[in-house]
Amino acid sequence: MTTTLDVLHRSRRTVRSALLDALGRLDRDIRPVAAYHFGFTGLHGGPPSDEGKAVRPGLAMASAAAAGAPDGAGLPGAVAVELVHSFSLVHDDLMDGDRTRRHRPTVWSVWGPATAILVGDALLALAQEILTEAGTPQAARAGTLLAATTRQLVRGQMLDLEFERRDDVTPAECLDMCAAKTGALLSTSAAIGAVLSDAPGPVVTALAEYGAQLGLAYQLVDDLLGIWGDPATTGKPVFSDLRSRKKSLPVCHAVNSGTPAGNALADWLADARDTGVDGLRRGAALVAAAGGRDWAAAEARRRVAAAEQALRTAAIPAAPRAELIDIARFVVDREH
Ligand code: GRG
Repeated sequence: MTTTLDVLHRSRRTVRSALLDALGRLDRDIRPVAAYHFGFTGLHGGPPSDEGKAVRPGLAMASAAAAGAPDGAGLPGAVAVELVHSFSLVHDDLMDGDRTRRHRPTVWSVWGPATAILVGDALLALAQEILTEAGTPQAARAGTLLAATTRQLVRGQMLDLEFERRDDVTPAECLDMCAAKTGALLSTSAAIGAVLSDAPGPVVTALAEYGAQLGLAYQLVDDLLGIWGDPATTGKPVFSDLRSRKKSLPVCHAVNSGTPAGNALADWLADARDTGVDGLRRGAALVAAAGGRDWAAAEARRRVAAAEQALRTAAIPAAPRAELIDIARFVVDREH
């Protein structure tokens, strides 16, 4: 299922053809797998399907507009951030053993782990190629920013995997992991159009902070959907994050709440055998009873307010500012 938010639809149309051109550079054996991951084709060249929400390219395009630049200025950034996002999804699905994404079989589950690793690597390399080939100082700055962001993604992923094995993860550690895993790329997406447009420092800083706050809101909502989302809409199995004992933000908050339900949740999480639907329902009820669900929903709204506040700290024209605010509100209201 795809979004109906106007600004994302418009940028998706522009970015889609640039992405297709970019994928055209991939080698013969890699290209069809990448096109499948993007939803541009179905399995074995079948019809296209869900292409994802395209939030990151939408942010990159709005970022160039926020710097007063034309669409073309943000386009390489928009393509590059979606390529990096896709690299992370292809590799993440392999690491987590997830067989479904966007209601379709994942790359590794169709073509195997080696192909998933290579396709992800090719997408990451392509992102740098597209971003830096203009050869301008702005393109070089954007390339460095995206490379540093990728390192943050990797750091966040390492922590996420480590936390699955630990039972003493603090809320601060969990927030740091989410800032790296999700916040870093959203922050860069929101800033990269402005960087490519040679915008003044305060505008880039305001956009990066907007994106970082939005990223935390994004992850908070993602974590809520990972427990209480409708599988028919999210494309993930019911209670998927509880099944894997993920230390998501609502879970981490609940376990550290000092409430009887929080303590019972800690015991429940330690009991790896309880993965039937009734057990998972009990785990979800404990997260809610310990305040994790309400806290995460309220914290997502606070982060969106902080994102909007960041936009007020720099001179950003009214129209792109309104689009960025629309994207932020879409993030907290989304159902997938
Ligand atoms: C470096 C391998 C590696 C991973 C980095 C980004 C990441 C960590 C893993 C991807 C899985 C995940 C749940 C990440 C959190 C960020 C997030 C909410 C991703 C899903 O993004 P959406 O909802 O996806 O924008 P669509 O399908 O709309 O593109």
